[in-house]
Amino acid sequence: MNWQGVIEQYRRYLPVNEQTKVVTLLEGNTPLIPVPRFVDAIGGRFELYLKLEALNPTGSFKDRGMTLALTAAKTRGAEVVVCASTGNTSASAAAYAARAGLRAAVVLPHGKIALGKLAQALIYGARIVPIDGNFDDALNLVRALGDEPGVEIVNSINPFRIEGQKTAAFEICDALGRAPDFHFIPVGNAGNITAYWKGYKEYHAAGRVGTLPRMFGWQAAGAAPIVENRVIAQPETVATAIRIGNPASWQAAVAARDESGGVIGSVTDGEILHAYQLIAARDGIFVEPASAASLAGVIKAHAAGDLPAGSVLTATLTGHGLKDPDTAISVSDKLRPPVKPTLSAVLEVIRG
Ligand code: AN7
Repeated sequence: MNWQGVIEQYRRYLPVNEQTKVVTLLEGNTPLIPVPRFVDAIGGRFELYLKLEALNPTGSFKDRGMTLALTAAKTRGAEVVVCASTGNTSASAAAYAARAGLRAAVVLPHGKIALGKLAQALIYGARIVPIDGNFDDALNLVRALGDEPGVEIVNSINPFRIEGQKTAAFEICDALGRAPDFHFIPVGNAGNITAYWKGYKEYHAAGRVGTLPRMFGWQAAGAAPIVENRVIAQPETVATAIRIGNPASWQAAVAARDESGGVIGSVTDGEILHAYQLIAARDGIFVEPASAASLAGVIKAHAAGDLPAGSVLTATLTGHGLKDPDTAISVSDKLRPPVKPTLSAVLEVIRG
């Protein structure tokens, strides 16, 4: 049967019933792609598979949770959904609200949203509220908005979001026929690492896989509250998606780390941008900087000798590179000035 979205595919593991009218854009079913050239480039002797969440309908993993969150909001008779966002949540909420026939309002840190994400929220018709503050300030405001009548919060403090996002772990196990030994994932507000760990545990409990992965989460060094075990008042990183100083799912992420025998570490902006360019150049995969934190983490864990030969690794690539064209252009060689439209002039540039 054709793919019908994550709710239909994993209905028995999700909080829905026969009467539920599902709001979906047919999210999920994303590729799990091996990247041997990347592994060779870093001298690894493990298998690495990347979960390409960029190939969801709005270009990020957020759609998995948003199908559940908007389905629930619609069922409850909400009129408007609200979220704080570093960009992807707002894009996804706006799209799924449109699909549900509800209004969306998104509270965003002014000047810190990648261009493509802003374009998405606008075109899907969300009411955009830029604030002179960061994501953490925005989330505090949204928490207060949740008390207003007819308003539903669709940040990952909404448990339906986590329920939907756990389906990515199911898909990985289904594709591999087993659980990975290690799962690498970026950590911002810490909802996704929480969701994956829940998904892996539920599949294990259901007898679908015999083992559990060690969860290896990665924060940006300038926005690493869990690593430093303190709230970061002014988080800064090129990976604007994970520019978060006080994650909502902090304790659940720590539990995922500790229960799985894993790690939550940090990677510098330089390490993130190196991995960002390497995965594009070696394997033809364009992700946004926050997603490259997963891969920077693979490089770092490998350098530390933490990844035994023959291990099976998965890493979540959370969002599409096209969302942030400014960063791609700024890290690349400068565009050349135009040349005369002659064969010799063109050949000179190609060979030069
Ligand atoms: C590409 O959109 O928080 O640890 O408001 O967009 O579950 O927060 C985005 C987060 C990783 C971190 N990669 O996931 C938002 C937002 C990308 C992201 C994360 C985000 P969480």
